[in-house]
Amino acid sequence: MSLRSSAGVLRASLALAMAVALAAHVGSPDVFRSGKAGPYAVDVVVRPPQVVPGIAEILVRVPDPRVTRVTVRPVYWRAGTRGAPSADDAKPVQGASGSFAGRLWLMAGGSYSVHVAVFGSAGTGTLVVPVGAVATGQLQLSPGLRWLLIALGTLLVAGVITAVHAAVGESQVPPGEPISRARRRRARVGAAIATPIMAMLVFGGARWWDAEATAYRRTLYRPMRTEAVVRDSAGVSTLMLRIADTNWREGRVSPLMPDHGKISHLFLARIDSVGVMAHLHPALVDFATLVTTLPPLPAGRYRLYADVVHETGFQRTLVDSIALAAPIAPAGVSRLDPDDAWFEGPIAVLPATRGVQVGDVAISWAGDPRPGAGKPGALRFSLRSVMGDSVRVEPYLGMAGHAVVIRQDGGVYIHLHPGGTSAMASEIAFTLRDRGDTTADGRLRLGDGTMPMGAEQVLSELSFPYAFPSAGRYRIWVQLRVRGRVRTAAWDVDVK
Ligand SMILES: [Cu+2]
Repeated sequence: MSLRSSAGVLRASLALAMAVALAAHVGSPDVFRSGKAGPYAVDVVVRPPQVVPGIAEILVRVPDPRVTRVTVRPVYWRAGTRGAPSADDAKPVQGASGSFAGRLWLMAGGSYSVHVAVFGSAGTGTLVVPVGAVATGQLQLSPGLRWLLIALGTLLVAGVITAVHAAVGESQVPPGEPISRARRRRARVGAAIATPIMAMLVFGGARWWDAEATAYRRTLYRPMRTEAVVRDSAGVSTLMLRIADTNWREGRVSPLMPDHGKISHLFLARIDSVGVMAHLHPALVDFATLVTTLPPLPAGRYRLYADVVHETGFQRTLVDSIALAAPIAPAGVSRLDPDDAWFEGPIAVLPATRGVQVGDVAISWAGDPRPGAGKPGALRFSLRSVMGDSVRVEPYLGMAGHAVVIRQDGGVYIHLHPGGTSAMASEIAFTLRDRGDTTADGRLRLGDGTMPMGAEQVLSELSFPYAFPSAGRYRIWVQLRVRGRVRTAAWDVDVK
């Protein structure tokens, strides 16, 4: 065991803190998925491990009384179902009917899908839940264990030297006889030789341990290095997000595939308390550069989050920030993607203000206005038309609604849909993969017709399964399309 210097420990814990703050889907590693497994409505929460290999916890809620058994099975992207371990039973949770808990060994870093199979009198169904296994942390020794190991190690080293001393010294002399001077000297020489050998072993062990720890830290998930530049020409502002990371540039990540017809879903949110947000869809102009025209946004500093999906089903968020000079000319509007939307307006502050009027649609915060961190549940919003009845919601990017959650310090960012945290493209990739549809190199291309674009629904509520990962002040943006227009509402909430 290495006796780490305090600087080393500090460095390691800094690396840990950073990694946790910047993990995939920034700072919010749990996976939420609500959907159907055959005839059964299922809510799944997966808590990926902080270290890989490691154990993910999975909680499955199926309130249907016809359900008799639930199994869970992790499928690694590269291995497919044929190379996956067999399914394990999720155990019924005592005192919570309809809840089943299980554990999943995730052996390698990368893209997984968890197959949740539900059995019951109405038949059998499976829900595929994409999970990205990334090492986000390094487990630290507790101080008690550290000192115990140091004490045991010292005892062991001292014991070995004493044993050598005895072996060449008094143990060679029959009991009762005096120990000669020469033998005493030989014992001392033996111990003197054993001491540097032990020191070298301890030193070598420490070097080996540090090398292993360094190798592991290299596998820790970090966001890709990016460079964001804004250019103005002829009254049109263009944002270029270049992925400068060596891993990306040298082709060590799999290519991107579109999610709902867009290669990236990019969010800009003003950093100060002003309510400005844009949801844009840049184009990939070369393998590492995303480009989009900017809508007329006010000057200021913005956080930038760009969601992308790899062909392996791995979801990634690129993180950056940009400063916009005052104010961007509206000339670029005609060049925007028809699905681009931006918002500038008041933010409702909870718990005082729940309801927001967006044109002819009233959207209200329907969940706990004083939510707590860590409790799996849902962000719920009620919808009312001017007549006081339900609202005809058109699909926006294939979904009934989108929610974006950002903690004020930028350390948490997540993009949610009524189905949960996973990108549709990611799930479809896994389903196709299991049909044997991918080519030998694991590459997959989703055609335009592959993705369901959703249908109009009459809704009185929108619900997004989620749990806030930590306490703090959050801003929650909700978007839905009604009568051809994207409606945006926003709330600020303190999470305890
Ligand atoms: Cu969305």
